Amino acid sequence: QSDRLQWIVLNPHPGASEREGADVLEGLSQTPKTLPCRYFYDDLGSLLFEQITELPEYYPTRLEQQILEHSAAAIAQRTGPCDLIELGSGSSRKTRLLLDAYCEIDPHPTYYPIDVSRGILKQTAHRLLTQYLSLSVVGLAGTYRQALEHLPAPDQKPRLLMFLGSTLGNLDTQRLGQAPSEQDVFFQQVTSALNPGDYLLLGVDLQKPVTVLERAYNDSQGITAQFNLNILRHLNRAFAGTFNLDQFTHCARYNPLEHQIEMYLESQRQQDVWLRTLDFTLTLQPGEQIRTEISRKFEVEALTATLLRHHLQRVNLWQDQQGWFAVLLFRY
Ligand code: AVJ
Repeated sequence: QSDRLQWIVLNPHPGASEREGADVLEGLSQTPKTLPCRYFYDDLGSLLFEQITELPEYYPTRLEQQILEHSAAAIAQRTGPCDLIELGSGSSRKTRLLLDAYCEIDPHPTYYPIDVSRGILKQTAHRLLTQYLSLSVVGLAGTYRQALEHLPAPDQKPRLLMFLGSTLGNLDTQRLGQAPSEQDVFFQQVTSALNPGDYLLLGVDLQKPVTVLERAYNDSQGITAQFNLNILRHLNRAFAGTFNLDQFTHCARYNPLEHQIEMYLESQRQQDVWLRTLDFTLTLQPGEQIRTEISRKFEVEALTATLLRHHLQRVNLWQDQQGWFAVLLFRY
């Protein structure tokens, strides 16, 4: 196995977590206060997210899986053999459908999973190697930005960059003055990492009735609430923080003007929280909400136009029957 496995750790230097904390401080000094949603995904957070994907109310993972069951072979046929790169690979469960399809058309495919959670990355890589005997795996531990800046040099094959699960929806499209939006910065990073002829495969959640959306983020077993609260546990560990999880409650609601689910943690009382290694004290009022995530719900033609502005041309589109979720293939 070991000759088929390679690791690239993109964040090895000591002190890195201090610099990383800059985004936490920036978010907490905004009004309303926000936190970067990648802090959900420590090892426990990745596990809780896996549980979310199994919830009856959380439809996106199942629909994307269904769509990929129907489309994976067509995607592989369309692109031919590719280097398979995945942003936010997690358990790579849906990716297996694509790996199956690419193993059919390519005797030696290579899969590059990228994740901030090193635990799940390792576990996933080892599992894949035992199940796919012709596959090589190069795991990249780090953020999307770090990974996109350090993609391995292209070989003869084009790349297929996979960004599934509607994680695109976590990126803000709001601009602050002249500054480009998070989503624009992301697409700029993507296109500067790609070469002409490379592909982007995007899975996105679409607009639908509010009741369906709100149920998906307020599940009856309270797993989403645990997932949301776990961001505080992660911050406590990363920055020697004093968040008391019992003093916060989970809220998720749809913002129809922005077409997005917004998740918050609501402070149950007036409290001070100390993040020691960031040398920062956070003061919260009773009922004050910290926004921990946005999850935008897309409209296919508007999204296609956005990507075209970044020189990504839509090659193909697959949807479920209700039009609740879409998988789109773009060529750069
Ligand atoms: C993995 C970011 C797409 O926004 O639906 C699930 C994360 N948050 N339940 C989403 C999430 C709450 C999920 N993404």
